[in-house]
Amino acid sequence: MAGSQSEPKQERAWRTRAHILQMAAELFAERGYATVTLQDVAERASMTKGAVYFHYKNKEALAVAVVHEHYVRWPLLLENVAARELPPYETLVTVLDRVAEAFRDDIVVQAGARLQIERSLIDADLPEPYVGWEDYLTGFVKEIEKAGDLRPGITPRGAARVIVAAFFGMQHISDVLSRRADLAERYGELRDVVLAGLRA
Ligand code: LUB
Repeated sequence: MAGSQSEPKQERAWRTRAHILQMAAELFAERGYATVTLQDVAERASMTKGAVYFHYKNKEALAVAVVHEHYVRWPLLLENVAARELPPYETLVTVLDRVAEAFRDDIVVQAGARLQIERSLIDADLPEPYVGWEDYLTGFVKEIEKAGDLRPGITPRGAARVIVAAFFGMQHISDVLSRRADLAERYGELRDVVLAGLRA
């Protein structure tokens, strides 16, 4: 990773750190946590192992960084959708459309999701998974309820837990069976059954 000599030192360090993280995310998403070594990351990043160690002291630190980087995506995604000021149900569907795209296209999201599934193998403190999304989606379903558009007998929290479970399970099955080639099709089925099923 040659940086231009004029680039401030800390910017070059930041760019190198981001490059290592992206290469590690590719490897974690492809092979899982256990088999990836820092040597693998160094080779994928076209760097020496020492250069990787300078930024990440061990594999656990790299995994923690990838998981945290993937969680950073969500508030940005939610802000972008909220700015469109859509009706409540359309907001929920649009958020999940964007999440499905992220799972299809964003290797850091794919790696973060896989590392959280394999969290018991990682000797480090990782955020509790899924609960953040249950809270996000509960808020959106409460807005649907306020608009009188939620099917009677469904609670916002219950709906949010079902959506997160269905979505996360769906993306995992798509990954295992087709490397997410059928993710768009499977997400369409989730929209038609689970999301449409919420409406009064
Ligand atoms: C979200 C991941 C990947 C769930 O909430 C979480 O923990 C998440 C990793 O655990 O995406 C998105 C429904």
